[in-house]
Amino acid sequence: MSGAGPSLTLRLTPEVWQAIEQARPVVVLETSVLAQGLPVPHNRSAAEGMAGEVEANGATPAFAAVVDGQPTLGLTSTELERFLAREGVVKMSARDLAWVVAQKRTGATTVAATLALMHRSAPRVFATGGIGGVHRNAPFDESADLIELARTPAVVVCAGAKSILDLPATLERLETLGVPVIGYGTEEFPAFFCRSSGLRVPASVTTAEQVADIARAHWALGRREAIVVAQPVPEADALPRALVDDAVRAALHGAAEAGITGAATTPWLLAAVERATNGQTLAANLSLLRANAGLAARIACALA
Ligand code: PSU
Ligand code: MN
Repeated sequence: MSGAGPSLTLRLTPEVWQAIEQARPVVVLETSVLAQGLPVPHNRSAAEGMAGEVEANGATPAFAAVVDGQPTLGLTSTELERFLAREGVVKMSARDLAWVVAQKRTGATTVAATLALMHRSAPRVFATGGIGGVHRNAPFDESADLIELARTPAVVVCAGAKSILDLPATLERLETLGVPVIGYGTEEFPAFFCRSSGLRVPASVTTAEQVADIARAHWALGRREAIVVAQPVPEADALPRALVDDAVRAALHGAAEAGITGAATTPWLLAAVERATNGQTLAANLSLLRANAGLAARIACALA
């Protein structure tokens, strides 16, 4: 294509570079949950908790981001501080990568943008809290997470889709897009803050090796989609469904009244649900992020 320069490569931190060189397991982590999803100072516990769980389970953590226009896998501690302080950090979906890079801005990756960066690097395992999906009530708001899941060969470990979403519609879209959904230790699609949704998943496993077997079979079949591994929030931090349902209903009402739209919707709703539950969703969110990071590391080890 005329005018196109050489393709952009990711900058890797020395730790991540060495792990990839030596074919050791790496787990990619998103940064939007730190810079937009969780409040200060809890975003620091999330960052430390996730990275710590990855290491404790034998893998190297690699935060995905764009730093001053440079797409990166792995952040130095100074860089991580900028994401925790949140100032001037753009929330990037896949489509935002280009302008953030070209304008030398700093951006945090959603699931969609993290997957887009994973296209350009070797690691195949990614841990997050909850994937985006089809929003409730909105005339049309569907997270780009679904589209990138449909075209990125990666294992994505999550606690289901966020409770603020339309879960049946989200599962239907994942089916249409050919994305395998595997319950980890459950036969149901977990509902983020809650362990159960009443919605069944097609396949259920109990070990990281079983996930690795499915991933290898999927890619050996020439499939290009991600595999969603959905693990329920740890029992001790799970919230009752009625509490979350009421809080989500109130949050959706508030968002409509305040005229919240577009990329602001998800962070706004998550903050409103947190207020409505007196912070109980925060403890659940931190707990499931750590648990997902640990499981992702075990899967990365099984695949390595
Ligand atoms: N889970 C959280 N907090 C978050 C997100 C997920 O607990 O902030 C982010 C993820 O990065 C996810 C994004 O990819 O929200 C989805 O946003 P949207 O609906 O605008 O696509
Ligand atoms: Mn949206």
